[in-house]
Amino acid sequence: MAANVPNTFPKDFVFGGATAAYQVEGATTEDGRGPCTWDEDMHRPGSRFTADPASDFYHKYPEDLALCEKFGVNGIRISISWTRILPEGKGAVNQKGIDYYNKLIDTCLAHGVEPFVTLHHFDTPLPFFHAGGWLSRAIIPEFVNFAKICFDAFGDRVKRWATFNEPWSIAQNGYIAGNFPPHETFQMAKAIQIEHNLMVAHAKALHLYKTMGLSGKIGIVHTLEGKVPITDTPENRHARDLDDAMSNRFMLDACFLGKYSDETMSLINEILRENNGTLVTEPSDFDDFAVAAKEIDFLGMNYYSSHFLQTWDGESKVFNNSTGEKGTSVFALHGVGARVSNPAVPTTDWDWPIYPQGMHDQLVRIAHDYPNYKEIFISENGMGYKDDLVDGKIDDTPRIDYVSKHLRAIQEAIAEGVNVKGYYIWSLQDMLSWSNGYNKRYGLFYVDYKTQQRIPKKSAYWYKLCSEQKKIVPIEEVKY
Ligand code: BGP
Repeated sequence: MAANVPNTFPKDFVFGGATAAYQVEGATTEDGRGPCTWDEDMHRPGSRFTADPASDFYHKYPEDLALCEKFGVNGIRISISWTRILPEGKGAVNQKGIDYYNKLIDTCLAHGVEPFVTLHHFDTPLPFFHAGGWLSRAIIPEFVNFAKICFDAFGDRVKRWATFNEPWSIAQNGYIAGNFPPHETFQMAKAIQIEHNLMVAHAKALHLYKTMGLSGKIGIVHTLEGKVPITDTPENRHARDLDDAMSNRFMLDACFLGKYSDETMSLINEILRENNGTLVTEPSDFDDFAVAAKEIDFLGMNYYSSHFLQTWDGESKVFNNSTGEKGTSVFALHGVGARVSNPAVPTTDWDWPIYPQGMHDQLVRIAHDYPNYKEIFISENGMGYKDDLVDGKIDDTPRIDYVSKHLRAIQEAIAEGVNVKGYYIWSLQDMLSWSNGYNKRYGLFYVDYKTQQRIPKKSAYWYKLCSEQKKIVPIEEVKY
C-alpha cells in the first residue's frame, strides 16, 4: 500500500450497510406477496434451507434501522421485492406491498439512513422465470412497468436507484456455474444473451426514470471481479481477457460506452464460437444503450474477490464450494479459461481469494476506460465468515482486517483521482446466503436465527469509529 496516501475519507463519504429483499425479509407469503424464482427453488427436494424467516427484516426493520443510527451506518442498500408490489409480476398492484416499502423508506429517513434502492436483486417473479426468465425478451417491458410503479410510489423520497444487482451473477450462476436457478451449467451463450437482455432492460428503465422529472440519481450495480493471469504468459493473459470480457467488460461497455466495442465483441465472439452459440440483438437495443450511457448517474461496484486465470482448452468443469469446506472449488470453462488458486493469496473458507489490490485496480480501470462514469459507490464488499458466538460476543477480527484492507484500496484509488463516494458493507446484518444458507455470515450485526436477536459484532463497534472519524481506525482502538 502506498504510505503517502492519507488515511482519510471525504466528509460526505457514506459508510453504509447492504441488504437484499429476499435475503433478509422472510415473510415470503405474508400480505399478498407472490412467489419468485427462489421460493420454488428453495422448496425443491434436497434443498438445505429456505428464506423463512431469514432475518425477519419484514418485521424487524425498525430495530435494524435504529441499530444503523446507533452504529454510524448512514446509508442502507435495500431492494424491492417485485412480487410484493405485483404478486404475479404484472397486473394489479398489491397495496400492502406499497405500504410496507413506504414504511421502510420513511423509517430509514427518520433515522438519518439514506436508502439506496435496487429494483431487481435476483428475485424474478416465478411466472416470468417459467416463461424463460431473462433469456426471453418478454420480461423486459414487464420490468420497466414494475420500475415505473416504484418510481411513482417512492421516487419522492428515494434519491438513489439501481436498476439491477449483479446481472453477471444472474447469468453466470444460473447458466454456467449452476448454483442459482435454473441450475444449468456451461451455457456460455445463454449467459451472454441474458447479459444483453438485462442491459436492454436496464437502459429502458434508466431512461424512463430520467423522463419522469424526479430529483434522484439512477445507475446499476455490477459485480466487478478482478481478473489476473496466474503467470504472465500470452496464453494466460488471453484467458484473463476472455473471462474479463464475459464477466465485466461486455456489460460495462453497454452501460457506459453505449455500445459494445470492437475489441469486446471480438472476445465475446471467440467465446460464442468455441461454444457453438450466437447472440441475438435488435438494432433498437443500441439506440437504448446510447441514450442510457449518456444519462447514467453512477456505478455501484460490488467487489469481493479476484480470479487468477490460466489458459484452458479442456472440457468445462465447475464445483461450487457452498459449505465452507476450504479448497474444494473448481472452475474451468472451455473457450474461456480456468480460475486457479494462487498460493500467494489467502482465501476465505469458501475459496474466495482475499485480494484488495483487485478492488483498487477495478476502480482505476473504470475511471480510465469509462471516463464518463461520474461517481462510484462500493455497493457491496465484505467477508463471509463462520462467526462464533462466545459468551454473548462475536470477535470477527478477520472481517475487520478484510474490510480495512479494502477501505485502504479505496483511499488509494481516490488519491489517484477516482470519484468513490461511499462504501456499503455486505452485509448489514447476518442473512440468507443464496446458495450457502445460514452458516456463511457477513453482518455487522449477528442474527441469532432461533430468537431473531441482534448482537453487534466487534466489527460493528469498529465500523462506527470509522464512520465517525472518516478514516480507517486501527483495530486496537476498538473497545469490545
Ligand atoms: C453478491 C450478492 C449478494 C450476496 C453476496 C455474497 O453477489 O449481490 O446478494 O449474496 O454476493 O454472496 P454469497 O452469499 O454467495 O456469499
